[in-house]
Amino acid sequence: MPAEVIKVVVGGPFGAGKTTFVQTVTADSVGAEREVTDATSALKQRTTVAMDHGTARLDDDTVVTLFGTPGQERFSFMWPVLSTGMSAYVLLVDASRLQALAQLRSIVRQFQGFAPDVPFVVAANRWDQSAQSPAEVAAFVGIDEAALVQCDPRDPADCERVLRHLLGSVALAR
Ligand SMILES: Nc1nc2c(ncn2[C@@H]2O[C@H](COP(=O)(O)OP(=O)(O)OP(=O)(O)O)[C@@H](O)[C@H]2O)c(=O)[nH]1
Ligand SMILES: [Mg+2]
Repeated sequence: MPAEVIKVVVGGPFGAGKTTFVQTVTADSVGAEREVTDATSALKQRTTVAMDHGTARLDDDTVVTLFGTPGQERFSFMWPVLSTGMSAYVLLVDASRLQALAQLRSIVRQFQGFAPDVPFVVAANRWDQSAQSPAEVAAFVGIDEAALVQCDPRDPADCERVLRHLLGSVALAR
């Protein structure tokens, strides 16, 4: 039997680690990054302008096809485009930056608007540097605390754990 292909979108604010996540968890990633031209270049020099893409084989039966979104708000028109037909999504956030958490709150609402009832997790990067507890972050962002997981997008085990968590939610939603 051919493996089941599950589409997962990786969203979240600018600089959350979305491209890093897709690169870490897939062996064949491609992306589309360009130089940052506004004041946010103080945070990092390159940003995704279209999408990241790659596939991850989790086991013999399951292949995850990943689509990473651009983080800048001016490219937000790409979020529903990339989300068409997805089974689940992960929203990454740099939990140490309050501004990023405020942006995430808005992004959660937008995803719930165009993708109601699609399972998701919020994966918190730089968790150890956050001033808030998980319960405080969840309340601030407006999500259930159970939907919040820790993830260093540079760590393959962390990324895989996030994907398996999502696949569990996809199975439950069926
Ligand atoms: N120190 C540290 N650096 C990280 C971590 N995660 C990602 N990075 C680095 O932070 C930078 C930003 O990561 P990206 O993966 O480009 O972020 P992105 O969410 O794709 O950003 P946009 O496409 O611009 O929205 C990269 O240089 C990563 O190597 C982390 O947990 N700790
Ligand atoms: Mg990116």
